[in-house]
Amino acid sequence: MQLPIYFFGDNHFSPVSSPSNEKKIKKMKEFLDSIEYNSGSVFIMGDFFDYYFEYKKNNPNYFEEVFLVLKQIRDKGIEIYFIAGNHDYWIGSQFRSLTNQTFLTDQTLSIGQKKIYVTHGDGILSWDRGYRILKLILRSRIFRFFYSLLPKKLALNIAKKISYERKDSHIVNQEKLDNIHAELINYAKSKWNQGCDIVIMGHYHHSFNFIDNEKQLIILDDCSEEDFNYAKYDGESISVKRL
Ligand SMILES: [Mn+2]
Repeated sequence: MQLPIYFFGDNHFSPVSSPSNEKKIKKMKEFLDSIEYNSGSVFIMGDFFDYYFEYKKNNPNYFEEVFLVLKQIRDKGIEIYFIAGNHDYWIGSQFRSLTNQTFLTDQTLSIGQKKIYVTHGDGILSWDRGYRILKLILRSRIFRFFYSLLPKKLALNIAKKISYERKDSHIVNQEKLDNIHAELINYAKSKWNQGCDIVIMGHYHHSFNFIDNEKQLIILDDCSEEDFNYAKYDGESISVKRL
């Protein structure tokens, strides 16, 4: 993996084209233009797509424009890594071929001076027990097989509904936010104790940066139409930035 590594995610690109989606793509291009003269790597932290299901045959062309952007930056020598989020773990060989490497599980990167634990961030909270079971079902081969038999239009409509409902769960009050942070700090501590220096995740759609001695927990915000939140790791330290 080439340094520097740029981490970002939660773009939630939609399979249905809209002015808002176009703006998001434009914002990502702007970001990629700003780094294209450096070599390095882009690490997409999941929920890059709001909904992605890759069929073995006749895969719909929902994300042609985004794919093209990825191809272009890879042609410029930037490496692309991807870790699946809860909205886009049904990736297949077509998407994989656009990346240097695609991961379905959490990763530990040992590059430069720090050890970085990368996770999308879903399914960590103690009260997410029901979701963790759902996650196992949704990710199973058997579910994936039966889902692939649904008419594509129906599949897309189901996904839209689920995705819409899950977004509501990101609206939280301060008390809940404090609870979430306390749990995620504990989670990060368990990784620090295993020798990691930095724990980085997305998923929670807000930015949080916690430093404890030499150890760090970074929660990245989403990448919206106006705001592109990312972290840059140069092999020595990691910094959180916005475009
Ligand atoms: Mn997510």
